[in-house]
Amino acid sequence: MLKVYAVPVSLYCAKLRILLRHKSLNWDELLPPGGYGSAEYKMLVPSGNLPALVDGDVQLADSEAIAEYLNEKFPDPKMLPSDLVQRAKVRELSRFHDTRLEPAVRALFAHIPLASRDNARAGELLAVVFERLDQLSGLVEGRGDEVMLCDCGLPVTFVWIDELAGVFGHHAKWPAAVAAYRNRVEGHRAVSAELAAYRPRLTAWLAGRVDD
Ligand SMILES: N[C@@H](CCC(=O)N[C@@H](CS)C(=O)NCC(=O)O)C(=O)O
Repeated sequence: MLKVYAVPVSLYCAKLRILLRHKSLNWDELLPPGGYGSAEYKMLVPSGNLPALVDGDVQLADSEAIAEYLNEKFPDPKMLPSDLVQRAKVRELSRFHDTRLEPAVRALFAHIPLASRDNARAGELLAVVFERLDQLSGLVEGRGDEVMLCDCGLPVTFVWIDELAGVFGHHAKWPAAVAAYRNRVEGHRAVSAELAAYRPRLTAWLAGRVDD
């Protein structure tokens, strides 16, 4: 059985669960012993981050490395196109999520607790997130209807954007192409099932963090 180190509210762990669900794989989900970043966990996963996968003798961290590995090991349903250019486009979108959109969202985390919040700065950081969504418009136009590797992280980050915009008293600005893409991707069983479990967990976690 695949073993996954994860915490319930982690964005990248939810990203991995969408892939696991889409491929109808079974997995055991464990909290990192000692917490992520702990010396105890680093004995098992040197980078200390989440999610991490253990498959027999194979141990891997980084959601995208894990996704590529599982997609090769369990090729049905395939989550990378056969066409060279389309495959590159799926990877481009995954990289955009992991290196451009999600880090812009993460920059807001420090402003969640009221005690450390700077509303003006949070507004500026939200504007960067909305700029990233505008950039995303050009990347998701023409995306097909099948769930590919790039379609696992984005729907989770969209939930974060809605929730965080609410925390800071704003409404997220969804460009039409991104809203249409989001609607399509949320129509898939693996995505909707994960988000149904994930969204209330995130809402509760954020409510607890505001007063930290
Ligand atoms: N690019 C990484 C990002 C993973 C990541 O940032 N994970 C967070 C939890 S959502 C984490 O482990 N943070 C603690 C750390 O990086 O030490 C991936 O795709 O797995």
